[in-house]
Order: sequence, then C-alpha cells, then structure tokens
Amino acid sequence: MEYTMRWYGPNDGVTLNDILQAGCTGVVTALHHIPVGEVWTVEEIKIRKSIVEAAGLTWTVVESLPVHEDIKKRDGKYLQWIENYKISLQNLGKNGIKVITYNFMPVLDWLRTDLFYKTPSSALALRFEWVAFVAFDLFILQRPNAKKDYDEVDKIKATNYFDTLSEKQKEDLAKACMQGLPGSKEAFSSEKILSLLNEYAGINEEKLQEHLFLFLNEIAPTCESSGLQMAIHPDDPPFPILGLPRIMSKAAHARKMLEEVPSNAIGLCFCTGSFGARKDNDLQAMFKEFASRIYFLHLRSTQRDNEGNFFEANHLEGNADLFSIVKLSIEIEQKENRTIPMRPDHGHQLKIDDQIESYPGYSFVGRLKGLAEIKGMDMAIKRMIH
Ligand code: DNO
Ligand code: MN
Repeated sequence: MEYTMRWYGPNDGVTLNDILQAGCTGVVTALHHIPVGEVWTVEEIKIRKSIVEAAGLTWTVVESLPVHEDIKKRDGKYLQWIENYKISLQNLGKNGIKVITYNFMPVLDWLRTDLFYKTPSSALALRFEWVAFVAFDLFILQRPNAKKDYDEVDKIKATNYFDTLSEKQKEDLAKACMQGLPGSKEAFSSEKILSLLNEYAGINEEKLQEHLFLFLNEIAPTCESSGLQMAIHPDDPPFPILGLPRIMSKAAHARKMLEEVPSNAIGLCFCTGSFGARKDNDLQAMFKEFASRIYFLHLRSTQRDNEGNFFEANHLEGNADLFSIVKLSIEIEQKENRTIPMRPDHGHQLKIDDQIESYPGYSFVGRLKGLAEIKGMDMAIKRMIH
C-alpha cells in the first residue's frame, strides 16, 4: 500500500511536512484554482509537482480532475470539455501521475447534514441524517418538486424536526448541505443549486449512466497511451437525493460500468465509507469481485442505523470492516505484483485540530489517527502472512 493524505494545495492549513511527519510517502492533490473544464497545463502541473517533491513526498494520484456538468448532461460545450479533459490527462501522464480520481455525481459532491456531530469522546464527526436532509430540502432549499418526492411520514417528521431547530441550528444545517465543492471556499446558494437542478430535469439514471459510459469510452484510449488509471469515486451518500439520478452507489452500478467500459484503464476508487453507508453493499464481496480494477483506496468507516442515517465512525469501528479490506488489498497486491495507493479519507475533528485550519473532514490529527491505525494493521497482517 502506498500511504498518502489529501492535500488541498498551498492554502491548506495542513502542511506537506505535517503529512510527511504523519508517515505518508505521497499526497493526493488537485489544481483547485483551475476552473472546472479548463485545461491543466504542463506548467501548472510542474509547479505543483515540484512543491510536493521539494517536501520529500511524491504525487501520483490526482483527486479530483473534475468532470464538467455539461459532460454529465451531454449538452452545451461538452465536446470541448472532453477534448480539454484529454489534454489534461496527457499533461498529467507526462508528469508521472498514475491515477485520476473523479466522480459523476450531478451538481454536488459529498453531502452531510451535520459537520460537527459530537461522538461520545467529544471528537466531532460528519453525519448524514435523513429527516434533517428532508427538512433542508423542504424548508431551506424549497425545491419545487420536494413535496411530491417524499412520503407523508417523512414530511411530518421533517416538519416536526425543523420546528425544534433554533435559528443557529437552521443556519448550520444550511451551511452543511450547501458547503460547495471540495477545495473551494465558495459555498453554494439555494438559487444556484435550484438552477443547476433544473438542468437535470430530463436526465434519469439510465441517461446519466449512458453519459458516463460514453465519456469513459471516449477518454479510455488517451488514458491507455498516457499510462493512467481512472478511479471513479462512489456517490456519497450512495442513494438518490434532491430528485437527482445516482449511478455509482452499489455493486450493480460498478459491475455495469466495468462491463460497458472494457478498457483496463478504467476502474474504481474503492471508498469503504461511501459504499459502506448502504446496508446492501457487501464490501468484502465487492472488493473481491472488482479487485483487479480497484486503483485507489479510501479507507474509513461509517456507522449506520436502520433509517438511512449514518455518521463517520472511528476507522476501526462502525460498519466497514477495514481489517478484511486491508487483508484483501494485500492479497491482490501480492497476486498482481502492484501497489495500491490509499488515503485515510476523512477523519474526526479532535480538540487539538481546532488549532489548524482545515476543510471539513480533513483535520490533521484525526486523519493521522486513522492512518496510523491502518498502517499498523497492514504491517501486522503482512508479518502474520510471512
Ligand atoms: C468523500 C471524498 C470525496 C471525493 C470526491 C472525488 O468520500 O472522498 O470528496 O474526494 O468525490 O471526486
Ligand atoms: Mn471517499
């Protein structure tokens, strides 16, 4: 396993040296300052690469090279954006990048209703609560179709829930749900989300899936010639929200993509936290089935309840059995003689993390704790095998 942490670039409060001291050999980063769709030039990539290498770290995984909304909808300037995407891929390949992570979630990236959920130790975790989300949709976003998308029970629960919230709690709920894209300090507004949602009116799951497969088959030859592996990140949360289609939430979705896009350059980012938020996703079975096309690992765990709610648990607790996943990764690495990059994905916000400014989920000490636990487990499993 190659140990990395996500680094948001020179503006990240967590420094490259912090990441090196934590025990990583590499970082996962992106050129967040380049607008979605524009080409990542060789010069810009080189600048980032040299900063990373000067700190004694490597950069082999990009997260994310974002896919323009026009490509997901196949409208507007999507052909231009695909051409640009290919040029960015070539430029990244020339600079030693091996894996590209991206997602195909319309409009939003990952979404939680609470960014500061207090766990029993008082460490703060990210949490998704269904009733809170319905309340957000009905009363804060006021999406025109929301009322008909939920059943009566959900609507009553959400109304009662919303009535108990103070103004401050309502504000926090709005902030959590509209936090903007990863790496961006710019939040979404209700108007912005509503207008983006409108553009997806005619696009159902089947259509979005078709658009993903077309896009991937179009870029696969470039990935092959540039020595790159595409690793799609699962939907998070892994079920439909805001009336939007979801196409990478469960085993059947991943299976279909790997069948429809046969190139080995196209594979998965196995995020145990995102896939694991669904009860019907058997993580071990999925890992075994897709192993040879898993190119990147996001290791974290979620604790679910029976109502579609979950919070991000300590890495070695909750519903995802990371011991089994690490063991399976070691087996596939040995069998196929390759190294899979990993990162501890999100971490808890510990008290001491208040001292360093970081993005939600990307605290330093909280992630370091997860990384160290996983690293110890990895070493122990290897020693037991030999
Ligand atoms: C959530 C995170 C995501 C991920 C992007 C990849 O689990 O890992 O923000 O980085 O969706 O495009
Ligand atoms: Mn993830």
